[in-house]
Amino acid sequence: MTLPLVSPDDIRSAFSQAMSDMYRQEVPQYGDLLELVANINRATLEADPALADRLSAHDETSRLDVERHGAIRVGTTEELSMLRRVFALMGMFPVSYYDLSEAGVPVHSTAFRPIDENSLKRNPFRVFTSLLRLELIEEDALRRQAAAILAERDIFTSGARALVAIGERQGGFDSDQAERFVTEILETFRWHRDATVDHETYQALHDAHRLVADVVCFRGPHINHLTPRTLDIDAAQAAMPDYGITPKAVIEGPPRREWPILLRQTSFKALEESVRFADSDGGTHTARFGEIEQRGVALTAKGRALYDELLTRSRQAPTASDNLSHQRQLSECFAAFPDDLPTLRREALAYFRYRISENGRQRLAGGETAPASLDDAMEADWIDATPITYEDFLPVSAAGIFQSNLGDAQHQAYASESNQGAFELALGRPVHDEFELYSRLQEDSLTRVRQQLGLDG
Ligand code: OOG
Ligand code: NI
Repeated sequence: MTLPLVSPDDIRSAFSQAMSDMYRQEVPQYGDLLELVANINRATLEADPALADRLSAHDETSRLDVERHGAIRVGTTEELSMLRRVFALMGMFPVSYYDLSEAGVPVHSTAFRPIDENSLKRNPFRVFTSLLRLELIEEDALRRQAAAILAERDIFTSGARALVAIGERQGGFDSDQAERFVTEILETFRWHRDATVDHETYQALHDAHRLVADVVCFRGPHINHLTPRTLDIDAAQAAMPDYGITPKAVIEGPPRREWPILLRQTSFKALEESVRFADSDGGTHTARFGEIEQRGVALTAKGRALYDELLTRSRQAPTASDNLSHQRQLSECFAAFPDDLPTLRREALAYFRYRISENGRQRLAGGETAPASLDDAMEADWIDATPITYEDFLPVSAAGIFQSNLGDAQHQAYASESNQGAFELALGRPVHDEFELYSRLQEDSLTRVRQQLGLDG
């Protein structure tokens, strides 16, 4: 007899919780960050009952407490494609391609995350996953040495590999297997203070790029940060020093707005941690840090183009070194971005989820017929439109987060082409297009409303 299979959503939730518990043990400051974010979120909801109502109407309050993203960096195509299989068993799929080489970071990336509405509601845990681009190491001998070191390691336990094969064959896990799967996979992301290379090799790889040393010199792709979601990142940034945390100078992404768009992020600097090299030399390595994010509405391709244009314009002026001046500069540039829901919707700058309004429900129950067109039904308050939350990442912001953790060494942009084709080949499948996913969520909600109101398109 076969046992019932556990939902991938449950496995993702269990894994995200296990990862959080482990990281809290490893990096106690992450625990302080969680406490800070929980306090800020509570205060924000108390001070803004309309926001609290909106979130609970969409079941977003419950996901808020468990919501976080993590990041890892791997070295080989085999590691990346195996991760794709692992994450698929947790209901996480690769969305978007990010090229960081333009920003002087020798990686390209995707984010594994749930993609359908109910899974996102349940637990939107995401992992920003980068693949080292060895071809960007200039020196031949060093590049070959790095490849040889990576070829030696297996970042997965044999138990993990066996379970992935079983999970794929069965189409999922029973509860005992699911529990073992979470335990085995957690091992891949654990911190190892023992480097696999001697001090000299570490230094040579570090000199090529600090990130190269981070990816190549350890047994696995230690989780390098976990990021809780706050409802007020300006308050969180301001409160960090009270919790003994020093934030990076400025918040990445768009400025504060009435209706938050996309994603805003801030982080604290990576810790200097002691490590032991293979020749038993001691030293330090700097990789792991903490981050906070605030998520706003997902933008359409048109809205995103406007965002990119305004961000580029704002970056032409020198970045202010303190957050308040930086935010002021940004806000001036972003005055050109509409900041009210009707305009964002009418101009198709952002994605919305449509539902019958309370008013519409009552009128329908009272036997009234809805206006024949969707626009008229909107106008007559039969339908509510609420912003769809952005679930992805921003390449310029991600580069800023990487950079703030690379110490003072500045790197020029790599002259290479972005290479989504090579990335997808390594991954073993194409990445999902984020715009298609948001657009589908919007369309599905419209289809439901049309059916409920008896409208015909
Ligand atoms: C990933 C940095 C990107 C974000 O939130 O944009 C990132 C890394 O440092 O590996 O996590
Ligand atoms: Ni991050």
